[in-house]
Amino acid sequence: METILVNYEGHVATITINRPKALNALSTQVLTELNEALTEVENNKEVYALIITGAGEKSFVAGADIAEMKDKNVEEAAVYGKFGNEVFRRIETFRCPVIAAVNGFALGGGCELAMSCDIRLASENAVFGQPEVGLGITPGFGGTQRLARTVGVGIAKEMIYTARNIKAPRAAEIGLVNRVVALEELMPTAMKMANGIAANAPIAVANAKKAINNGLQTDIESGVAIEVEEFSNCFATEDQTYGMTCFLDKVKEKSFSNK
Ligand code: DAK
Repeated sequence: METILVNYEGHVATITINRPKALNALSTQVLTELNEALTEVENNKEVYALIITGAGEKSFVAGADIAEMKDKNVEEAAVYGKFGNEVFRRIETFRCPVIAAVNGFALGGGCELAMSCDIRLASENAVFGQPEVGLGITPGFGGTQRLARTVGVGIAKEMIYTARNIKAPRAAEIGLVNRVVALEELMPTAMKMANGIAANAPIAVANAKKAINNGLQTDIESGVAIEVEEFSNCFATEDQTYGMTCFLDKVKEKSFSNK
């Protein structure tokens, strides 16, 4: 892969969008290779948490590739939008938690990529925005859907209609990011959080992710029914017996088997 790097450290994988000359803009090649990288990581059963970040110190992802998009017709735009949405939905439903380590510009498709992740951490220089209407288009990789679900309808509409960018502190204030740290602290913070997640029972974490994500798309009655199902499924795992036995035996150092 030319535009994506994949790295493994313990139970944590890191995918880096590596096209710094174009501020990591999402060309078809980047999206295709990101999709391949997701398949690789998904098939590695030792991975319990995934971090997605951008190469360099300036940009996470500066959006969809404007040069590539400019001359698309309606049908081609639909194919491009559908593929990007499929890749981002894969991230949203990925079998383990995904942390976006946002190390600079997260504009348009970059903001949308970050929003498809479970958790967003940002460096102090991060900038978020949905500038699409200033380019004559709408957000096309889930921005009209996930931004409102993440920060509420009013703020999402303000950001999308005005096309104005916001800086990291404001992103934290509106709940778009969990935490803002110095740039040099971004990857260590993301790794620490990923390792903290990976230390817990992976199937329980995955079931919790499914319950939260699926429950958010439904009414409370259906949501709690989803929760009951994911909760009870945990009792078919070795890790449930092990985790509870460790508690009762006062064992502090646990090592879950992912079974
Ligand atoms: N696409 C292509 N190239 C980009 C790019 C992008 N989004 N962003 C930056 N670049 C390139 C620049 O063209 C420049 O290339 P060279 O001129 O050096 O060859 C290089 O990266 C460095 O950029 P700048 O020289 O502009 O760097 P500055 O520090 O001056 O400015 C910036 C940084 C991030 C403020 C600026 O580059 C910028 O405003 N970039 C564009 C940000 C943007 O508007 N992003 C949103 C893109 S629209 C859909 C599917 C998807 C989407 C919509 C619909 N469907 C099919 C329905 C998604 C749309 C978007 O994401």
